[in-house]
Amino acid sequence: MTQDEMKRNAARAALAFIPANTIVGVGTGSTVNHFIDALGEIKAQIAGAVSSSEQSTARLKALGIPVLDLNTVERFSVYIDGADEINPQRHMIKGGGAALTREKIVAAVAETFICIVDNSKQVDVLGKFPLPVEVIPMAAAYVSRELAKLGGRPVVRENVITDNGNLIIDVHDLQITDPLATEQQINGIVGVVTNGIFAHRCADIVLVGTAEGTQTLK
Ligand code: ABF
Repeated sequence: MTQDEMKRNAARAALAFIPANTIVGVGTGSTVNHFIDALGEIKAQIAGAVSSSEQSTARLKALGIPVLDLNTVERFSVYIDGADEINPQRHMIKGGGAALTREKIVAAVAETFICIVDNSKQVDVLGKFPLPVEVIPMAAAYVSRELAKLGGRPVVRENVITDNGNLIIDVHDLQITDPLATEQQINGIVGVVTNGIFAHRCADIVLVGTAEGTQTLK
């Protein structure tokens, strides 16, 4: 089975966690694209979606799924999103698709975060995947110097502007042994909008696509 088939199986397994007539939070990425396609098949049974990126919004709308403004939604039941890395504590690195800030906002409003991944995303310690950090453009050099003090190698992602008009710095060579502390520490640097560690708001349920089938981890 290919990685993409494993992603698709994990994405389709998420349908079982969607209550009838609910608003569904939708993340970003190739795994989520499979989920959006599956959601299109049951669109008559949901009340609409809130989206974490312009890319997912366009895909949802193309399938005829109404996309609601998050400011009009007080709470919703499930948020479905992928990850770049996930550890056994269900802490994640996200943001490879540059949508981390909106993803973190939508996740904060959801009751349950369901992470859909193939098994290549599972790690013991986060940090092999370069950590994305969204920054206000005028702060990029300052934030890079501060990130280097943490032991990482910051590289501004070329030709990328986020949906919020900001830059992404990818921090290479960080061993994130205390994700809760590192998430807070990096968010404390002036000029950082948010960073891609999702530890304070980790996944509640993980659906992992493997060659032997999709595993559910809680
Ligand atoms: C989003 O998509 C991101 O937070 C993460 O960077 C990425 C995962 O991508 P894919 O599903 O394409 O592997 O969820």
